[in-house]
Amino acid sequence: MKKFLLALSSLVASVSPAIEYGGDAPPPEQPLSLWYKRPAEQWIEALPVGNGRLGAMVFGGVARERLQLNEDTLWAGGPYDPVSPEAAAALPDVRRLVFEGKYREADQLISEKVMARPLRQMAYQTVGDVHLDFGEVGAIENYRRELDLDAAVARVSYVRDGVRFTREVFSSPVDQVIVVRITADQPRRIGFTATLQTPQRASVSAEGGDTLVLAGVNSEYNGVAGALRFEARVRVVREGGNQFTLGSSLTVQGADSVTLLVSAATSFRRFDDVSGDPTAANLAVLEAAQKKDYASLLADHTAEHQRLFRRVALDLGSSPASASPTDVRIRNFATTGEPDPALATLYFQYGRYLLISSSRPGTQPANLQGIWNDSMSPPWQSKYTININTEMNYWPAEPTNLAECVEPLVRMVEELAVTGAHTAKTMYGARGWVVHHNTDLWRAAAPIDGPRWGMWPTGGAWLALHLWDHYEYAPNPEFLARMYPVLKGAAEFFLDTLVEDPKSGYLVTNPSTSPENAHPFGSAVCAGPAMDSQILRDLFLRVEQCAELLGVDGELRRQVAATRARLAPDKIGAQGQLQEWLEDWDAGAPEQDHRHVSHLYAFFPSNQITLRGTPELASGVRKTLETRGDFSTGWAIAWRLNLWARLQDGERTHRILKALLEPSRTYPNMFDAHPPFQIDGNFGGTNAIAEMLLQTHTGEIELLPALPAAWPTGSVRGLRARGGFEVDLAWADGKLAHVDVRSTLGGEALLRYGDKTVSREVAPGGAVSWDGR
Ligand code: FUC
Repeated sequence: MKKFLLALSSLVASVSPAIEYGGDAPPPEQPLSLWYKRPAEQWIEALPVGNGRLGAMVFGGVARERLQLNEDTLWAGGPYDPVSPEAAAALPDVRRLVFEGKYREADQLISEKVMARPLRQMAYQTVGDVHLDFGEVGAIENYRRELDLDAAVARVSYVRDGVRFTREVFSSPVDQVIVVRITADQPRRIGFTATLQTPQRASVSAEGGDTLVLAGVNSEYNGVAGALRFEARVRVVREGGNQFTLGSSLTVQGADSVTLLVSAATSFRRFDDVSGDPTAANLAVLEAAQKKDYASLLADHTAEHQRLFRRVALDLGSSPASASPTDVRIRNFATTGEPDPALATLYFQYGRYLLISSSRPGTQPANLQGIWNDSMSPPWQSKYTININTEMNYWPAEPTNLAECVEPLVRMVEELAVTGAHTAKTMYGARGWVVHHNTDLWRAAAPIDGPRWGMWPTGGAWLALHLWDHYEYAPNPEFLARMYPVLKGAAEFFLDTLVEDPKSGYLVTNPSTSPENAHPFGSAVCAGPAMDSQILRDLFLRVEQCAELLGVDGELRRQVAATRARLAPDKIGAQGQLQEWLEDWDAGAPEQDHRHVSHLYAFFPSNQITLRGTPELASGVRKTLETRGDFSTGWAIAWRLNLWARLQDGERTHRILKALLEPSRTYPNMFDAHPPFQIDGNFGGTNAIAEMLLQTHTGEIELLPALPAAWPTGSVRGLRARGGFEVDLAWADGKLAHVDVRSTLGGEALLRYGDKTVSREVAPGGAVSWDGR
């Protein structure tokens, strides 16, 4: 009998039965939901859940549910040292060639001697899939699939033969398991067969009658052997009916309801320690989770999610278009002319949801795909590209009130200060630490991919500045003391390696690149690109400020100040543009519409160039943006959005936002399309929406600086401003109606609305209000 049923269910699954859908389901009650009338067929339609570490993509199939699983430490390879032993000896020649203008030769020499070995870093990879075969066929009514952003739960529901079936899936940060709850509104109606599949080197077995186990070893990559053991477990907890295992499958029959607990772990402990015990970790979390009933698993999960998620409420207005399924809204947003301001609200809150779900204290930072990746060889290995992408991931964290989510980034920077110190010493003979344009789980820091991409020494410095941002939003002495050695080490590397440009006398990086953009002389390799001087101006300033606040390192303070004064200043070139390189090469660069806008770093995210402070340089930024064009790939559009928001052009910004939300850049599940999926565009877009409503980079709290006509009336609660403030805003007919500013530390709040400014003293823990008049 058992065998027969099993054979039947797999037969049913393999012929993928025709399912007819009827009777439209209404939109979900929770307006902050993504929802659809059909199951996902492709991965970019499936819905992501995550607790920062454990992720799943939920497909919501009727005959067969697929949960594609990730664990954020399952990467290829193991601890490795990629520094080329020939790099240090070659670098003096490279520098000389660059200063002689022999860029192609320099490029060639870097390729041969300086690049990392192996040339590429390790890949982030999938754990595999849980499949649940329900054997459903025939007519299905009222199908709906949704992702409730407020509860952080994915739901599937449908009616068959008068029975309503419901599935709920979430990844709990409290209990460290993915929970799948399957219910029906009539008893004894639930039956399915669960299996596990993986492209990894692993085997699947059944254990103890209620558990499936997937156990394996991670893969070798580019000559670096796999050093991790990993394991995933699916445990079935059932009310009513019965269950049995057969081979490596587990079948449930005639149950009233079922809870599946899914856990996964690897032996990763740190970038240099792989001695963990994934089996012990899984058994411990499963045992603890099994002691709780479903209601308390759900309640604890939701409470922890909402603690972060509910800090910000946004209302940009609504319209009839908001009632359509999410994929339909995305198709219509840019094309039909029908207003749907609530789609921007959903995109904003989805960005916050994705950050909460992919980066929590104790987890790995969000990588190029957050934590969601179904492949063994994902694009750019789904790692950490730090010449824009990882930084962009964290742009919304502070302003949209998710400061806790930055903890994994802080820890990664501290770890890079360790591996990057080895790179600094062995490649450059320098103190401090350096990371080039990428890193991975193993915190590799050497230049990779090729000179055009990898030969850029300023990635670690940019990342380290996020520690200062974290401090600036919530100044506190403990964090100041914690970040100082990291920032100091980043600066020391450049004190040791900056060289004098023979023509101009400025201190410059050499070799370097203006990330990924080729100049007119057959390479991207150069000395002193504008972005490097800009990042180093910020870095040296922050080191000086930290040391001063801490009352330490007087000599170093003087040294960084003196070095800072010798960096090349930003310049306006012949076209009126902000110059990308030391010399005015911009007009001759082969890709005039290149996606990177690295030299605009000074305007966003930095504040070295501002509209009122340095208007000439700001007009150079505008000119560069006009030349580069508004339309590019996902993250590149998101950067342009933030820059146009800082230029305080609400209409232009909104036009570019529409382009970001087009189906070519936003998939049906609202993942950003690079293409394929890359999460940075989601995060950059989220931050741009915040920048349209509030800017705090000049020392003022500027209200509604780039409000478009498409959002005439609305409100936002809980955005953060630098200096320890929180801001609630309301506007009507395109004008500020009311603002409340709260302060944790107390202090002076300088408020600006258009040309009007006021200064208000706020008591610690107190608040002030203004109506903009
Ligand atoms: C940078 C970009 C690419 C891509 C990659 C992950 O190299 O230039 O567009 O986003 O990172």
